[in-house]
This record gives sequence, structure tokens and C-alpha cells, in this order.
Amino acid sequence: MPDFHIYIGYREVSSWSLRAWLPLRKSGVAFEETLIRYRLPDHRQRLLEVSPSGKVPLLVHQRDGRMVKVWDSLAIGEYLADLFPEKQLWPKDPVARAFARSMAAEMHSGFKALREHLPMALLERRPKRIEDKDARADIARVDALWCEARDTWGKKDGGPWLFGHFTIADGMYAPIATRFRTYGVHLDSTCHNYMDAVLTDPDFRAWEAQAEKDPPQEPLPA
Ligand SMILES: N[C@@H](CCC(=O)N[C@@H](CS)C(=O)NCC(=O)O)C(=O)O
Repeated sequence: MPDFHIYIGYREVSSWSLRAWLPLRKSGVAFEETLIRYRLPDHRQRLLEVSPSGKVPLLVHQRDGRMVKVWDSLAIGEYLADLFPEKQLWPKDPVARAFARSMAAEMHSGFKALREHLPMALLERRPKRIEDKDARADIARVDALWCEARDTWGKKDGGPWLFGHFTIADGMYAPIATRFRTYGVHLDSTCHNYMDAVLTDPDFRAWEAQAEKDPPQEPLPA
């Protein structure tokens, strides 16, 4: 049995689950995963029993005879970065690392309007004009962050990710790439290439392929 077990929510909409799952997958370790359908009463109960925060994602690691629980997407990324330094889940260069950490934290704590007006709907395509001023400002901010990271570090490193190779910052912004695809948000060409890199990544595609097989999610409570 693998030492790592991740608990996730509905793959189609649980952006926080994807944000933790992707760095785990990129770490290259074997892991088990359990989908918690937290809108069903018995799953809700299980979620509350297993997760200290009552939320997913949750990573459980059997480590030297102890069970380590790490909840919250960003904390899971940090834990993996500590465990697997060779994967450079944060960029090695301190200036790039500061930028990556800042943009990951900004995603973790901000972009309220973007979340509200462009909720993750991984398998849907419903282009629309974004009218909300704050949501448009959030989109412009993401665009600027992606372009700055790509132009300053990503392109020089040669890889397709924000800082060249995959980092936690890419995990944090992957759900945003899906939202831009769902709602037909147009970005300038540099960032469009980055979006393509996210959406065609084999690990991301594995998540999406499983989402297609998952049974439909239960409706939100009234
Ligand atoms: N800040 C948390 C957010 C976690 C979160 O809100 N998870 C949602 C699923 S995307 C959840 O567990 N919802 C179930 C509930 O609140 O009952 C993180 O970064 O992991």
C-alpha cells in the first residue's frame, strides 16, 4: 500500500483538490486517492471524521510509523516541496522563488471576483462576456502574473511552465486555465501558450479523464 493517500472533492469543480493533487502527481510518488462526495450525508460525515478542517484536499502520509495529516492545498504543496527537494516544486533561484510564492499566496487568498463569476466547471464550455469590473481586473492580474513569470524565468529555463519546470505556482493556477477555457477568456499570445501547456499536460489530462468518468456530482444544497 502506498504511503501517501490524498482525499479530494468532485474533480469537475474542486479547484482546491486539483491544486494539491497536481504537485503530488508531479512528485512522482505512488499514492492512493479517495473522492469524497461531500454533498452526500454519509460522505460529509466521513469528511468530518478524516479531515481536521472538514475540507478537502487532505494528504495523509504514513511516515516512520506515524500518520501525518496535511490539510489545505498550499500546505500540501509546501510539505511535498520539503520532502522532495530534487523536484524543485519551488524554483531554486531565490528571486524566482519569492515571485512564485507570492503569486501562489495571492491565488490562495485572493481573486474573489474571479472565483465568483467564473466558477470551475472543468468539463463545460460556456463562453460568455465577463461584465463584472472586479472579475475583469482579476483576469488582467492573472494575465500579468503569468506573462511576467514566463517572460522573466519560464522562457529562459526552456520548459512550458511559469518558471520553466512545474512548480506549486502552476498547481495553484491550473484551475484558472480551465476556467478561462470554460468561459472563453482570451489572453495575449504568451499566456495563451501557457494555458495550452497546462491543458495538454498529461497529468492534468489524467485528472480530466477521470473527471469525465466520475458520476455526476450531487446538486448544491438549496
Ligand atoms: N483553503 C482550502 C480550501 C478548501 C476547500 O474549500 N475545499 C472545498 C472543496 S473545493 C471543500 O472541502 N468543501 C466542502 C465543505 O466545505 O463542506 C485549501 O486551500 O485547501
